[in-house]
Amino acid sequence: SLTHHENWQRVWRNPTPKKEYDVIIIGGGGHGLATAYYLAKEHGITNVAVIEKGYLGGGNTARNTTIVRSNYLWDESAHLYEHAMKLWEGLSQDLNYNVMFSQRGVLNLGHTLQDMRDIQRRVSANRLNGIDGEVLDPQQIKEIVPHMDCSDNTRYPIMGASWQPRGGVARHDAVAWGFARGADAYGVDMLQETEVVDLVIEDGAIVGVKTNKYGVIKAGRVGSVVAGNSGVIAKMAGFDLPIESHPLQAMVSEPIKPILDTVVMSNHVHGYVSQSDKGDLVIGAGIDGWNGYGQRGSFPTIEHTMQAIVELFPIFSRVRLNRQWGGIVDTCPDACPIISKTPVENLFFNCGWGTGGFKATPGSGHVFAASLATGEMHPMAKPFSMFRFHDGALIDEHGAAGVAH
Ligand code: FAD
Ligand code: PYC
Repeated sequence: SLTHHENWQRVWRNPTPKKEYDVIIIGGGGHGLATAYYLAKEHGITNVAVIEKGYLGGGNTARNTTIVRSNYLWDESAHLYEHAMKLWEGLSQDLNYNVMFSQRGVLNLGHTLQDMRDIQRRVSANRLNGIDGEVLDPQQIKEIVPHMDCSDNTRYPIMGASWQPRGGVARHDAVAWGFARGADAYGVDMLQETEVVDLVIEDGAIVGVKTNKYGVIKAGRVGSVVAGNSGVIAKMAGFDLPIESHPLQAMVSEPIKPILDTVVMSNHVHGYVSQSDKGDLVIGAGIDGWNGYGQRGSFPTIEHTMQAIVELFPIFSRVRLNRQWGGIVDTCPDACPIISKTPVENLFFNCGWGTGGFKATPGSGHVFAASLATGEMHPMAKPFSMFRFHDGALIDEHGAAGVAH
């Protein structure tokens, strides 16, 4: 089917690396690419390389269920995710590339009294932070999602929901491609199929990275943005991170006619679903309980996920699943990211986004770029230092995480 589509123009170059860069970003996922883009655009730093062991955006960026929202509980995270939301709202225009950001609203369902208390608390906190949010009752939910079973005849009847109208979905690949294309236009080098296999550290400061393909490439500063592989890079640097890498899987159905024009998430029966523009139901649920680096998931998780979705939407019971896959999520003990300096001078880490970093992509790149450019953490990044696990200033967002873990 690709006959007659042979001479497509390259959207970014495939450059020969320089010997030295001002900044090297390890990891060409959405966050790494966004960081490179904002380094160039906002700070004029264009002598930058993004080193990616596979293909750009092929990690969790390509594997997630694309849910975007900013309804987090605590001020620190609410500000960060809302910063991202505001960037999402202008991103297609900024990149001149359609990332298909669709603000179709996100429902987080409550099925117990405690769920509803948590929802009420979170929505109130959101509104105090200027973030849109409402608490809906089952009748209001039914008006938004008529096909969902909002009756009392279920195992865990729906008692209400939080509703963030500005939440929604975006086209994940387009986000990676748009940032890559934008960064390339500023002269950033993207080195694909190139793995960082070691770090070059002298007198406590990083001075370069060792790659499997080009040997050592020198750098003034290095940002590690490798999601599930963060522990591996940290080990090269000689310190530990409190991160666990788990498989998280997602699946899509065969395409069906438009039936669901919003995003539904339930932590209690534990599943989430939206419908892509192509018509597939995009579905996910929990992490696999064990640690691992295999980009696939286990069968019990698929079964559990489908139970939850069919419980919410009995009408989907005979829709066939088309594909299933997994990513490796980097979960932190307080369900919040690490955006931080490290014990190694000029080495910065951006990781720990776990099950929920897609929504943060532009915001994460924006604040990380500012931190790499100046050498000082951006004010919004400061609370997310890795050293919070020493001083105890944790920001517990387990309640707002879309995936229980
Ligand atoms: P990645 O996209 O994983 O990029 C990291 C890159 O680093 C990879 O491309 C990898 O190849 C590269 N790399 C690793 N090691 C090296 C090395 N040594 N040298 C060179 N390159 C290296 N978040 C949401 O907000 N909403 C959702 O609906 C959502 N659903 C999800 C569903 C699933 C199934 C999964 C797996 C995740 C989901 N997430 C969701 C989380 C989200 O996908 C991630 O938090 C986010 O995409 C992380 O982006 P990233 O750029 O940091 O990581
Ligand atoms: O963080 O909103 C989220 C999410 C949804 C699915 C996976 N993560």
